[in-house]
Amino acid sequence: MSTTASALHSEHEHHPYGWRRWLFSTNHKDIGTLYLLFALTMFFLGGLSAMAIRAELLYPGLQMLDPDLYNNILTNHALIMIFGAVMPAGAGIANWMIPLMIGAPDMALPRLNNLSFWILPAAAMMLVLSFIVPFFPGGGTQVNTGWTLYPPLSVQVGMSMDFLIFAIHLLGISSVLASINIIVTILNMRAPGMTMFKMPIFCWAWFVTAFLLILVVPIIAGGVTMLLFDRHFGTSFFNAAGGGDPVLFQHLFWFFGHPEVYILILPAIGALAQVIPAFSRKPLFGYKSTVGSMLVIATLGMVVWAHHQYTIGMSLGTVSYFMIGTILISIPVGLIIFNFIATMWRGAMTFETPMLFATAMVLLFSFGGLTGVMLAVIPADVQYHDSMFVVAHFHYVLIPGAIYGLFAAVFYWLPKWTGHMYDEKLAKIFFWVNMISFNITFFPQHFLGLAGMPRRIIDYNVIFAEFNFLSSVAGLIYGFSHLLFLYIIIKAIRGGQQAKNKVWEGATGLEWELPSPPPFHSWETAPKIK
Ligand code: CU1
Repeated sequence: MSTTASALHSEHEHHPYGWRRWLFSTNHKDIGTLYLLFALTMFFLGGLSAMAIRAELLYPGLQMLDPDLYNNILTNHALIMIFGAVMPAGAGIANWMIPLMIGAPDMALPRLNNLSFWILPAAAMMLVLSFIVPFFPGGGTQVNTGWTLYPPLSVQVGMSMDFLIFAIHLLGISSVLASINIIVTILNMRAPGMTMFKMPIFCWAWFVTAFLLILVVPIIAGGVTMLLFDRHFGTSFFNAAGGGDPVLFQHLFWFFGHPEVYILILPAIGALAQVIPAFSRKPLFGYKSTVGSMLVIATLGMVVWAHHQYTIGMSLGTVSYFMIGTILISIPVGLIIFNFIATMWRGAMTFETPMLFATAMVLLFSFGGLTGVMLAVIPADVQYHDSMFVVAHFHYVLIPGAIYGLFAAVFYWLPKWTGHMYDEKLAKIFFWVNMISFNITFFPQHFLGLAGMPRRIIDYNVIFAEFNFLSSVAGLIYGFSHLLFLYIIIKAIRGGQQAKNKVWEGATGLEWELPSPPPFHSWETAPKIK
């Protein structure tokens, strides 16, 4: 090969353009963007399924769906939102920000980074296949189990369950690879002088999250593999007739499922630990206690899984242990909330959109935490179990706790990512419409649950009609409000006022967390890394 040809070759290898730039990307910013765009797409898919659910529940009786399709949509709503929207969005922000925050040129394992992203579209295709396969001749029954996939029902479901199991395997591989990358990057790629306890909290949050993922993803992978074996290879792990026990699956599932909640929330808490100080013009109150609390949350979170299974008939001693462990978690969570409020205390606060979402997260996530303590109490939970109260609780935890944190992060860093300011006025309108309609959607569901309305059922007694109508109307407004979010994002990508190096006026902002010079705001002006 001539020198010119080899120079050209290496030039193409390092700076692929067009679609190759994205497919072959090893650049943390490009891969971060891919993650974020993927998450946005899945967020709308998951949102569409949520709106189908609320539209069906607008009135008692059956409107447009049949029970199996309703439960299929419900299952996919959960899986798409958890694995397709929230986790990849967090990973996208991690990819963009962690190298910048610790002063690294890129992630430690850039090619692995490429692989962990590109597994996701394949997994998403598997999920979509599992949804549509039953509608073809010979496609079998629909996945009507809910995201928990409990046997024996999940053993009886048709081949769409197999697609789902493989989707979970792929999603798990992607998560573990991304986690390895994050841990290695943080441990090995910090700039000189950037000690672990000088890192921005966002990096700590992802460091803890990555360990959680590596610890729990193999458990769910093992669980669904055993399910696959029960389905096709004659084993009886979960079949009582063959000497197995369906409750074993519940343990395997929730050993993953409970820490998963923290996997969704910790990155959002990390983002808040950047946003709140910036808009309070004060350093974070209690850096070390915030880091310590995250470690305690992760550790305790690993050992309280059976609070989802109070009704399976455990001994009083066992359920008491799980109850006390669960309630103990409210201490480190409360400490983090305290630190956030103490950061705001006597700060020169302003309320741009990121801060609005951050404040809403502090308030509403705390409320979701309170109903969590209610649910942790054994005699109470036996009453609320599988009711709409649980649905209300975890939507208060996950929408403010995860998605509002992500919104705060997106609006905070959008000027850096796109090089343009977003439309602040529209963003504030988006916040208020979104936040108010969210509350009207989910607050009445507490009352529905306390009055005895079960979850995961297409029809309901007419006595629940008013609150369901209210919840559905607000839910549809809530769903549609995200079109405004999409518009704001597209508008910021396409143009608008140039972002300054110091984006947030008077805020310590991005520079104070960056040991390296401020990053360049657009690809055109960025120096090419050789
Ligand atoms: Cu849990």
